[in-house]
Amino acid sequence: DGTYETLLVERRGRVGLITLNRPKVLNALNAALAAELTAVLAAFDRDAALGCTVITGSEKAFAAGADITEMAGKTYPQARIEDFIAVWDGFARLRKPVIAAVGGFALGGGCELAMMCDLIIAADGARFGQPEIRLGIVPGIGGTQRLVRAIGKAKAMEMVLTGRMMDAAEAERAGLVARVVPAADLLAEAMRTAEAIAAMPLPAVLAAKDCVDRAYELTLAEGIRYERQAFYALFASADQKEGMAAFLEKRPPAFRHG
Ligand code: CO8
Repeated sequence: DGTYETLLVERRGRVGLITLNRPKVLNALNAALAAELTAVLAAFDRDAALGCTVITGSEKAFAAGADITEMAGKTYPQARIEDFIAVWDGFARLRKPVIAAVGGFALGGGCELAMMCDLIIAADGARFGQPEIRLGIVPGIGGTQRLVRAIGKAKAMEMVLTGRMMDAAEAERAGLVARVVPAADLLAEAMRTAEAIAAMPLPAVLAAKDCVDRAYELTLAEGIRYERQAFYALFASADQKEGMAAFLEKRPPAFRHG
């Protein structure tokens, strides 16, 4: 998959694995990392051989936020004209699931990156926070919106106003993360989950992610209507025929991901 300045990228079976790799700055998200990460994710999304992606960092840091060195000198007109956050918009167009395997710090843009993923698996040493307020800014890649939806207004408001970090146990109680695992098992557990998803029939996986995401955008009645169309549409997939035939014939299914 080529070499990257800020990432390690590999494929393990049907799972794409992206490791953020700026260890000296705790994987701070600079422009190069944003460009490489969003490009690899988009390529994986279009790749028929892959069904799921895992993004991880190091044991010390998933990502300690936007690169403050790169941002510090920006003026308002520069920020506005460059629109340096727009590079992240491609995330919303990904159709295949992305898992964040978070060890250590997920702060600022790092917490927001984890929340842009479809689910978060955290190591017991993970810490989540939105410390932007201490720098005189606010979260900028969706943190104020996604944190409220993930953990509710009370905790989100406290975190965004004070910059307080949450540990992994609190993050799990609050509903921010799907599961907490021992740090030594983080990547193996995330890969196991990703492999399980990637083994599922791809048309149903795409529809499932799409429908769940709609719950954030639509009214209940519209969301249910959306889900029903997606449900009926899956009867046009070979994998629906295979999945149901295999069940009735009491054998394992052989999905074609189509
Ligand atoms: N940007 C640049 N460099 C960083 C960052 C960062 N976000 N975080 C850490 N580093 C660097 C440190 O400067 C240090 O460099 P050096 O070795 O040259 O001194 C190195 O990484 C190691 O860090 P520390 O020595 O500070 O390590 P500690 O273990 O003492 O502390 C912390 C770890 C608590 C994580 C600490 O590094 C810290 O507070 N980091 C900053 C966290 C932060 O404020 N993040 C929010 C940034 S703003 C943001 O994310 C806005 C998002 C919206 C825009 C999105 C565009 C991508």
